[in-house]
Amino acid sequence: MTLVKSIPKTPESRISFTEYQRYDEIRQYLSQLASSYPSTVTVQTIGQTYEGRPLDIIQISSGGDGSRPVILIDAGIHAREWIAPAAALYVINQLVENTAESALTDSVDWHIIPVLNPDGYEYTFTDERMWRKTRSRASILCTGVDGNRNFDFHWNEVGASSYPCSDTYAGSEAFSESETQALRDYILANANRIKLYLTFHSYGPYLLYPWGYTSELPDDWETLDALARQADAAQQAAGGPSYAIGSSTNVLYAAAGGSDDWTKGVGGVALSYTIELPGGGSQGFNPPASDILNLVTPFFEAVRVFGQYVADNYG
Ligand code: 0X9
Ligand code: ZN
Repeated sequence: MTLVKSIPKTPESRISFTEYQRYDEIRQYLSQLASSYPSTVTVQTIGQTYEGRPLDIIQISSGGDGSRPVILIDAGIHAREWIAPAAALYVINQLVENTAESALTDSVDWHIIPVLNPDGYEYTFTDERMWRKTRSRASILCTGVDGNRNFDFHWNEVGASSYPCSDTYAGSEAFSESETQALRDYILANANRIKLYLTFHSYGPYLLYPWGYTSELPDDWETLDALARQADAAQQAAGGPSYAIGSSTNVLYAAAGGSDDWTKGVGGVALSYTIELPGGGSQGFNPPASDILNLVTPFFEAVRVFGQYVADNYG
């Protein structure tokens, strides 16, 4: 009688960081993690895109009956910023598959949406590499809304456009997009547990905190600033670049309707950041696939600092 070949104790990672992944491959990876690690990984669909794709979130928890503090991460609201979903996948990969990183999940749960705008993301593979927006078609003039101008907090007041053909089109109304609605509903449903929110973009390097709608600073800006500086120092020590740190308006430009501002201003998550990963390639948004690991490995050290902070203060 032949025995079935042994099942590896630690399943090998089924994701590559030497290539950018299509949305289907990303979804497959998440579902493989859910079946390989049923006690720690759950994958849920939190909505559908305009074109009908499922919006997946992976929840990573080592236990605690669903009452531990949550770090919420999303990436890829801007379609062309490919390094952002790649970085989210790397975080998922390390938290789930690298047993040496188990301390990061000891007392904190991680909920990660690796691609918040998969319609746009897929479109950048098939049609137009530099597409930024969603793919909704509300106007006869042009397609797509800037998801990061679509949140209902000082919506369309500054740094956004009412013209459907603009790359910063705020939408016909706040939360016109099913993708931003899905994130809003998820945050509201989990508001009591989410202690920190990170949205991954490119390109920077910038570590930004609210507000993006005004040059005024939130009351707790010193906490936000100090934590960002600590995260930056850690990733610099691992060979990463020096991030510019400050409020979105003061460091980058004024732009209202971003997910970071809404999450803090309405969602009640005090610690809310936009992280612009370093750029690369001919247009900044297109670092070669051979650079993915060089970019995301030091970056993980910044994520570790955020995780440690939440563990120390809420865990
Ligand atoms: O403009 C944006 O949405 C972000 N920069 S990007 O180059 N990735 O498009 C910055 C957003 C900062 N946050 C807010 N303005 N609320
Ligand atoms: Zn962006």
